[in-house]
Amino acid sequence: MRTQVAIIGAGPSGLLLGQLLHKSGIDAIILERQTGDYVLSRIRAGVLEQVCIDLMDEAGVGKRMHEEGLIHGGFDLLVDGQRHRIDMNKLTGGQNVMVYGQTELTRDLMEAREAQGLPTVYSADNVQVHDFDTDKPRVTYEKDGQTHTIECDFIAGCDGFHGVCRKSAPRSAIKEYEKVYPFGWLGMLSDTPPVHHELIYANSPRGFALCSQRSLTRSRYYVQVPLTDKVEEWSDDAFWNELRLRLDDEANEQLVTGPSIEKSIAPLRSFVTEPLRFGRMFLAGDAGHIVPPTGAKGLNLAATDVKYLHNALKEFYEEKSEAGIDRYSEIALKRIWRAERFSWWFTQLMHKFPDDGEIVSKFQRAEIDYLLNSESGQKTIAENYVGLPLDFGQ
Ligand code: RFL
Ligand code: PHB
Repeated sequence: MRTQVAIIGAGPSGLLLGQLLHKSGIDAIILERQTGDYVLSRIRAGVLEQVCIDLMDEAGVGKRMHEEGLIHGGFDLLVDGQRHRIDMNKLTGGQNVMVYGQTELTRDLMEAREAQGLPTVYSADNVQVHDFDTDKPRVTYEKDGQTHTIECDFIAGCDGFHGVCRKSAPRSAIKEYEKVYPFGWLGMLSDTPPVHHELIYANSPRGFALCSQRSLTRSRYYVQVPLTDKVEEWSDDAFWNELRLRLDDEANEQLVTGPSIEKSIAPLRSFVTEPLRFGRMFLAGDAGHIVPPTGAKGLNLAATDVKYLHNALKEFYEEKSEAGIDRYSEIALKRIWRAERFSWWFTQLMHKFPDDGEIVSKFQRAEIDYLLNSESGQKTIAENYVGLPLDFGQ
C-alpha cells in the first residue's frame, strides 16, 4: 500500500488532520490500535476554543457542532463559598468558548471520513514506524494475523501520550519536560441537568471541584482526589456527597443528582517533547505534549498543532517548499508552551497541594483576591481561557 501521509491514531488530532488533508487533495491512511467504538467511549474534553470551532468548519464537519454546541461567554470561580464570574466575552472584546464533547467532535469526524470513503484501519496491532530519517518512510502493522506495509512520504504521530511514534524517535534527538501533580481528577458523567448554566471551577478547603456539562440534560463533574484512590472505591453517593462539600449553598440547592454513566480517574501531568519533528515524522496532539485539564487546553492544542502541520504539508505538496515542515516544530511549540504555562498556573491556583501546608492556600487566596479585584488580572484569565489566535506573532 502507498499513501502520501500515514497518520497513526484516530483520536481528534489524527481524524482532524485526515479531514484537512483530504480537503487539500492530499491522501492519508489512518491506523488506529483500538476499535472505533472504543475510541468513542473515552469521555474526555468538553470545551472548544474559537480556533478549534473554526477548524471544524474548515474541515467541513461543523454542522452538528453549531446545532448542538452551547456557547459560553463566562465561567465562575468559587473560592471560600463566594462565586465570582469571569465575563470572558466582555473581557476579551466578544470572544466565547463552546461546550461540545470530544466524543461528539470525534464522531462527526469519523462519520465524515466514512461517508467520503477515506481509509481508516481500526484494530491495527503492533504499528511500527520505519526509515523516517530518509525520504521513503514506512509503517508496518498487523491485522487479522497478517503483516501489512504502508509506504509514504510522511508519518504523522497523532497517537496520544502512550503511542508508538514518540517512543520511536532517537533518544539522542529528543528532550522531554515533565511535571507530575500529586493528585488526580475523579470525573463523573450523569444524565442530570447541569447545576449552573456555565462552568464552576471551585477551590475549596477539601480540594478542587469542577462543574461542567455536555448538554442541557447531561452533566460532567470532577473532584480532586489523591493518586492512591481507586475508582471502584467511589460509589455514586460518595461522589455526590464529596462534590456537595466543595460547592456553595446556591449550587447545592440547584444540584440534581442521579446515577453515573461513566466514572474514571485521570492523573494530572504537564509534559512537552522537543522537537516535534524527526526527519519525516511529526508529532501532534497528546503524542507531543500533555496539559493538566484545568485550563481545558488539551484538545484545543491538538487541533491547532494539526492545523500548523496541515499548512506545512500543503506547502510541501503545492509549492514544493520545505520551509513549512522545517518550521512546524518551532511554531507549534511556541503556542504549546503558552498553553502549558496557563494550564500549570491555573492548576496551581485552584488545587489543594497536600504537602504545601496552609501558607500556600493563603497565597492562593491572596492571588485570587488580587486577580478578581483587578481588571487586568481578570483579563489575563479570560484571554488565556478563550485561547490564543493561531498566528499570535510567531
Ligand atoms: P488521543 O485522543 O489520545 O488519541 C490518540 C489515538 O491514538 C491511538 N493509538 C494508537 N494507534 C495505533 N497504534 C498505536 N501504537 C497507538 N497508540 C495509541 C489511541 O488509541 C487513540 O485513539 O490524542 P489526540 O488525538 O492528540 O487528542 C488529545 C485529546 O484527547 C486530549 O488532549 C484531551 O482530551 C484533553 N482534555 C481536554 N482538552 C480540552 O481541550 N478541553 C477539555 O475540556 C479537556 N478536558 C481532557 C479533559 C483530558 C482528560 N483526561 C482523561 C486526561 C478532561 C480529562 C479528564
Ligand atoms: C469537561 O467538561 O470535561 C472539562 C471542562 C473544562 C475543563 C476540563 C474538563 O477545564
